[in-house]
Amino acid sequence: MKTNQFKNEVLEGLQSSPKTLPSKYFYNKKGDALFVEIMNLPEYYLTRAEFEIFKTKSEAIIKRIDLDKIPYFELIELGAGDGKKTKEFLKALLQLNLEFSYVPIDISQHALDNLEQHLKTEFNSLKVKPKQGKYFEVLQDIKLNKAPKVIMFLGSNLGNMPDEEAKRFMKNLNDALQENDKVILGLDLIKSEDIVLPAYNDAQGVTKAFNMNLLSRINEELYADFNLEQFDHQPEYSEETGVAKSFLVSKSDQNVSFNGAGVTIPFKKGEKIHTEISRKYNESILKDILDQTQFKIIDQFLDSKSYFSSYILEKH
Ligand code: AVJ
Repeated sequence: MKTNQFKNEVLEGLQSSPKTLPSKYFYNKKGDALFVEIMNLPEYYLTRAEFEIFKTKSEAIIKRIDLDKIPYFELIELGAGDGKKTKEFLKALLQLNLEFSYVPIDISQHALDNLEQHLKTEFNSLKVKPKQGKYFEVLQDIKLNKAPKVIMFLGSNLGNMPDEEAKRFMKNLNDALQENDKVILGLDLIKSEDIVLPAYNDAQGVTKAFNMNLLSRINEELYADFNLEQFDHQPEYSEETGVAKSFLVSKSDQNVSFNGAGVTIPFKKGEKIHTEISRKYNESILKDILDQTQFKIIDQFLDSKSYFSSYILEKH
């Protein structure tokens, strides 16, 4: 990531009203490690629910999209992740002796190298073809071969985008695919506040540390002087809209300066920085997001508590 772009986006966000910071900057080395901790928290149901779907329903998903009836396909995953959920799906595909290549796409070469090594030792017959780069840059290349494609976009990562951005994202994905191609889209579902809020406000304070790490990163990389003691983590969720948001709240009137006071950002006591959106979905919200695409929802697979859905989309 270029420092200049980081700096411009941070200053632009902090000079807006209300203040915002882009959530993509959570994921430095420390942030990646904290997110792994989050996925193991008792309150963070998302990862377990989605894992359960792949653990128990991979074969049903494969048969539902007729993967056992085509001679060859590419399974393309947006984001390499730790591969735990995907491994369950890969295992089921290999057990059925299907011919396919697994193509994880990620911005981080490091994440791809790790994943490839893991998968090669676990499944020696698996064809892994990692591609490094931004999703849509890589999809431009992939578009050139006409093999049938299945895209996996898991973890409710779409939920980090405001709806207008999610619409553009799904439109770009639509344009990179051919008729009959499929998408397995993992989305967290709208449910009551007593389940959603703790997932973003865990008892051990890992999510707080994850949110605050953004300020540490800004201090380290942009020479700012955020006093971490003077900010608090605050999640919000509305079951009506299905939108969860995370904020950092200033505990006092204070100034934060960058580059030894080259720029100063004033904060009022109680003033909030919006750092993240984690949207929850239902079918009508998803349909609206797919409105400008040729994707049809052909099925969905749920965990036993119906917390999470693996939506199956087909391009018509
Ligand atoms: C990886 C974007 C799905 O929004 O639930 C977890 C990130 N943020 N706890 C989410 C996250 C705070 C996560 N996603």
